[in-house]
Amino acid sequence: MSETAAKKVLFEITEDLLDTGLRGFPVSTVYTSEVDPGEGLHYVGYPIADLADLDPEAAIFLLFYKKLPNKRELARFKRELARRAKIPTADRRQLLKLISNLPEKGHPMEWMIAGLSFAGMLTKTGDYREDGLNVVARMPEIVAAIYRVRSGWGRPIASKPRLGLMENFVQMMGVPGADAAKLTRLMRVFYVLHMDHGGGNLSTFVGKAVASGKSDMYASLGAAMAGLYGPLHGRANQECLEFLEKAGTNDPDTIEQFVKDEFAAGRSIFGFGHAVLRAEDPRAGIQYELGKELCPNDPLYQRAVVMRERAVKVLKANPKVKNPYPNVDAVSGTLLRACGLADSEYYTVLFGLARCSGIAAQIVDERLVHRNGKGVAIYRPSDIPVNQTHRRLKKG
Ligand code: AMX
Repeated sequence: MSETAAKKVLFEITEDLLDTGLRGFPVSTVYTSEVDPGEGLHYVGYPIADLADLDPEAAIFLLFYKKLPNKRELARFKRELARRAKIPTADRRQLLKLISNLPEKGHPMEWMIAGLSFAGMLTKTGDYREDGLNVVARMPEIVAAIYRVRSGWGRPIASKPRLGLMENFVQMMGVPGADAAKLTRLMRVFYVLHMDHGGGNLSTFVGKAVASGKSDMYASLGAAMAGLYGPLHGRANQECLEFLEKAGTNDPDTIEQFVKDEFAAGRSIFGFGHAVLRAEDPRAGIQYELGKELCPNDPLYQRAVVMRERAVKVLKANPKVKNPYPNVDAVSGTLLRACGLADSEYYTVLFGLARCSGIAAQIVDERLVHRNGKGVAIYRPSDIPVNQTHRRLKKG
């Protein structure tokens, strides 16, 4: 970069931007994805609607290598992920034992953070790319084990990675009473939709910040998942389903009144609004459509459809809300429940399972690609001291 280009002013910070959670501050460059305020999410330039039905492995390839794989590359990459999914036997045994001993009252996300930490202690190589791809390949087994053990469904089921990432995940979950074909269809789309969302969202930002101090991939992803755990971020999909249940009816006018009352009471209208988007999230639209295919008669899905119309109406009437439209979480929980995953406490773990791949790809870029391979420097934004006039302790 020329010296003139390096000194080009990119943006201005005004006082009113302080303490707004870094909104509008471009903190990094990113190669994997973009959130366009009007058009929504793109992965490496492709709109998410074009990618929703791809093999999840193809989307992972895209985020890691910045191009869609051809048939041969995809087949080779699937074989590579299947090979990476195999955790060495002794480590696997110990990992599952550790997971089996976690406290039942811990949230599934707390289990996931612990699972990542255990997996790191047992299997990390210290190479960001190796560890990143290994985590992507192994997370389905870790998450399936968390689900089975914590839900009391029985012992973890052996992994068959050659089935494919989400096919194997559904097989390892062994969800009692679920239609495996429907759940697989849903999980394949759910995974692709949730993989990445630009570089500035809380969990991704945190993961990359931690990695910038040269913490390893597993620790960085663990920190990222702690960010995702928050109810305003990843846990919104759990809260959203509970919010729909709380509405208690499918009658449009009663739902509208319910939303008005919740908003007036200062509570969140879950599944609506966004920090960057200024239109309906295309990922919401894709899932409303998928619901028509998978569970059109499910009463909770139908309630989510009514909410789509009435919550927007109520939020639009409140000018402080910058985006009154559905976000990715508005309907995802109803689809998961209709396909057999009834317990909303686990939904953020499913989000995290997918999001680890995007964050891992971004960490690989920041550590190994940016600044001609030197990597992004350790994160150190500045701050402005307030009410801290310099003074001294009086002696004597
Ligand atoms: N319900 C209630 N209040 C809302 C709201 C909503 N859905 N969306 C925005 N607001 C409020 C904000 O709290 C803020 O109020 P304040 O000025 O009194 O603090 C005001 O409207 C302006 O907010 P904004 O600039 O439009 O949004 P934001 O960037 O501050 O917040 C978000 C974005 C997502 C946290 C917010 O829309 C929200 O709380 N939505 C409900 C929770 C949710 O669905 N989260 C999922 C987001 C997607 C994800 O990360 N998984």
